[in-house]
Amino acid sequence: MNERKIALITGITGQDGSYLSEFLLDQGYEVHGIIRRTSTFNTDRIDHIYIDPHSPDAKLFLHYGDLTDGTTLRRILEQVKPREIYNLGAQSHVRVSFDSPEYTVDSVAMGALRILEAVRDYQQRTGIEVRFYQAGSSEMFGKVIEVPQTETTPFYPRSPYSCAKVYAHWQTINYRESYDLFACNGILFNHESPRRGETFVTRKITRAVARIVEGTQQKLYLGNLDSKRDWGYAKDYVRAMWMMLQQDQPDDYVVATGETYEIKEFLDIAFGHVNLDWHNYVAFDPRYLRPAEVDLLIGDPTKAREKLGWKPSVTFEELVKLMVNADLINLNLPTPDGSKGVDSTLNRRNFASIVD
Ligand code: NAP
Ligand code: F7E
Repeated sequence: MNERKIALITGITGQDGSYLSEFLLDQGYEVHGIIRRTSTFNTDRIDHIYIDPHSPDAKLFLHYGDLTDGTTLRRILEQVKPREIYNLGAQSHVRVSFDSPEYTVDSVAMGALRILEAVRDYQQRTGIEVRFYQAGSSEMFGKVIEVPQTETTPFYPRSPYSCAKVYAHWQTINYRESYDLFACNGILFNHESPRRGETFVTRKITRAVARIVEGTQQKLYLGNLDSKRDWGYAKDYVRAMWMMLQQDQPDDYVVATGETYEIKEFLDIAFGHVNLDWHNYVAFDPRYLRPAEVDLLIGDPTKAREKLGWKPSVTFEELVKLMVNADLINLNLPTPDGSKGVDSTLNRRNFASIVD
């Protein structure tokens, strides 16, 4: 496979989509991404790798579409003729999924089904193999039945988002078994970075730390501080996605660090990095509580390590500090350890007609 290395990514404008695009371009792929039409620019995370598509050097191409629009997904598939599809698009915020359950399920569950159907027809008609990656989540384990969680731990989803991810997970397996698709589920535990969406708890904290240092924010309002998460670095996790699609056989993999920390421990390191005590700044706001919470997640990445040769490269403490540093740099503030930062590519808009 891969004589023509062409990949199609849904959710290319998201945290993972941006890192995966960089990774695939480095591997020599032609990368195509589906972006949503929005009234303001939504391409900040990929502006730095985009060049004018009229250039002979262009390797990254964008197409308007939406996971709720099956006709367009099919049209893009026919036009791009990818060998690999990474389905990363989603309404990915767990708390928001309680407010907008129908839309969340449409984009997450039905979106995956729409692509699988399109791939099934395309592959049957052309005989060309299209490898498919489904962005599954540790949220599927929800109210955990087993510690740590592995590929065989039963799911117990606790939100509209995670119920939809369980549906997409099983449809991916169903299409693999029914139609012989090379379809893989990654069961990825939380992964973060300086490109993490601003309303997820880690980035909300690191942005607040930088703004408190700057003097433009006084308080940080959070919800439940007792939950525990297995947090890794997003750049490591997109590598695992690609590795799954390079195997001889399709399979499902847990991708995690194998360590778990409380949000309070994230706060300790983030505020401690700039010599502040978070107890003086953090306040409780019940609006950030969820109707049902996931208390503890910790993954067992043994299978990914042994079969894919994957392992994380960044420790929890390094992750927290690199995120705080990047948010300080975004505000033109010095970093406590003199670091110049990583992934501080945001806000460098490339005006080479990224959208038309
Ligand atoms: P993210 O930053 O929220 O990005 C989501 C992407 O999906 C964005 O590009 C977004 O476009 C796009 N999108 C949203 N609704 C869409 C729709 N209806 N049609 C097409 N595209 C749509 O998420 P992420 O952190 O990169 O995560 C990538 C995937 O992995 C998601 O499926 C997420 O659920 C899953 N996941 C994430 C984690 C994690 O810890 N990050 C862990 C496990 C699984 P806009 O930019 O226009 O909003
Ligand atoms: O919440 C608590 C919150 O929104 C983590 C998504 O990428 O990872 C992510 O889902 C914890 C929860 O991530 C606030 O109650 C407290 O216990 O950062 P989060 P998440 O829900 O774990 C999984 C693997 C995905 O698949 C998802 O797509 O932090 N928390 N106070 C808060 N959370 C938020 N967002 N905001 C708060 O103020």
